[in-house]
Amino acid sequence: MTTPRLLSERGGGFHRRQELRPSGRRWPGAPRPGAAGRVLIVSNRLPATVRVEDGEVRLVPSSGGLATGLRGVHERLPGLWIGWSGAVGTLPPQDQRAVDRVLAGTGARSVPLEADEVAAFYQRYANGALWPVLHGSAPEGPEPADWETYRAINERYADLVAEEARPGDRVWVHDYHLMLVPRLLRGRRPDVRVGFFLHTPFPELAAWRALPQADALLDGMLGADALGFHVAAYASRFARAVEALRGVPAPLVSGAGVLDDAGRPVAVHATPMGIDVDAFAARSTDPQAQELADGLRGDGGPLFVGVDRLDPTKGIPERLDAFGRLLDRRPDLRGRARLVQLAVPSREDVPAYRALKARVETLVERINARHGTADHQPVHYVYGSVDATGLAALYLAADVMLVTPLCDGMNLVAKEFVATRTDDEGVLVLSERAGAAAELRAALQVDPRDPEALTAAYERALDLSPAERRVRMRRLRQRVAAYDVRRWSDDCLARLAPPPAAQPAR
Ligand code: ADQ
Repeated sequence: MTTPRLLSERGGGFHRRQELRPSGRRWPGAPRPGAAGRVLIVSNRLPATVRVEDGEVRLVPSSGGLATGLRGVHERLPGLWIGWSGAVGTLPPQDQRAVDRVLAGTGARSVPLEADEVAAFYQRYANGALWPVLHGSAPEGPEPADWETYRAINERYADLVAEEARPGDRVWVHDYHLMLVPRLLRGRRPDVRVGFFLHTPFPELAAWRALPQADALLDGMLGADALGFHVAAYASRFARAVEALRGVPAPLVSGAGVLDDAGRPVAVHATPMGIDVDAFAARSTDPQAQELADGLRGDGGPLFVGVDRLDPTKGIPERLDAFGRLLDRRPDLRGRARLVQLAVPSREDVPAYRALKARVETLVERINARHGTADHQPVHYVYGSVDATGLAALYLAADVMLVTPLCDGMNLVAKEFVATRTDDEGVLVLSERAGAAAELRAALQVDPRDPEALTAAYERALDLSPAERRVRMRRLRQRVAAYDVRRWSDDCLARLAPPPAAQPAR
């Protein structure tokens, strides 16, 4: 077995937007190009994590789709990014001043969080309770005290944004950690436009309403002027939840948006997040990435690749299990086929994530014990992350890329893989339960909850003719290139252009 060098090196078109059809009412969030003013991005985490060592402030770039995607917007447009820096607790005053100075230099302002607040707001409520519900699971807990902390931290974010915002600014709030911020901000600063984008799915009504605070969260989101989702299904489920909350008849929510309890229209749009297509395409010709990819490919047996945060929604055990069954079924692949699974450590303080880690490790050991030999290990599992070059190498080396989440808002890994394959090679096996499936129709789509179907999809990926492989990959690349992260952010922000009557004086 070739040991992939990069893996031990560091630790560390949708062509047009889908939307609910306009019904004649003028919805304030309808796109109007040319809006000026600043953009305030608000997210749980800042794009960089702060470390203070011996009085020196270091900024480490945050990974993940949200941070990477929004970084470009932040660099391009005047404004500010407000979020948590990752530093816990109170720093000595001189360190705090140094941190604030460094952050201000990057156009960022941090929201302070204490360790017990991180545990209650981030770990227990947002990730322990809300995240599973948004992905269709029953809520675990949550404790009333954790909800109170969630609410208090949302107030803190809203206070800080209200302090920073200038009349006419556009405020763009992100994700499930901050669902109450739009309403809280509207109360404090009715003179700014507020957008909210949910990066997760929005679940079916029954799953949503099982969360004790469902109505309060919905009301929080409805404080926005425009609410964005990745795909139309999430937007319509959201509209149905509003309908159930308000008890209003369907026609009220079947237009381009919904009404808040004061009858104020809130635009609801489905705008699928894209990636920086040019950056991924450029890396495909990077000699260092190509050399690393050659090393990964090894002796020529088929290489399967998975790249995910280690999260219960990503379907990693199911993916491994199907790979084990493929080897059971196909003796010709034994000693040849390999799966490299890269799992980024994630939410290690949440019990479900620790349990998942143990389960994945056991499965890997079992498959390797059953099918491994002295010189061939079928599964190479890496718990860590790689840099951009290492990621490109993995995408370039993959004969079959496995993106098989059980439920996923979008999934940018699928798009990154496609954008990197400028050679038109490689096959994408994609879960039909990822938001990306709405766009990436030319992938081999599968329901990852069906073990038999998953194994069959792996076999089919190996059996595709070279001509079909190329046609599929070319179509996928065209699709991903047609709607990149820049168009996504432009479209979302255009919905926050001030209505003509309320143009701010400059
Ligand atoms: P995530 O659940 O974090 O995002 P995803 O969209 O796949 O999922 O983005 C993950 C990002 O992390 C990708 O940019 C990927 O390259 C990177 N990454 C993953 N594993 C890595 C590794 N081992 N080393 C280095 N980098 C790695 C949430 C939602 C998604 C939605 C995004 C954006 O859950 O559904 O697509 O937000 O809206």
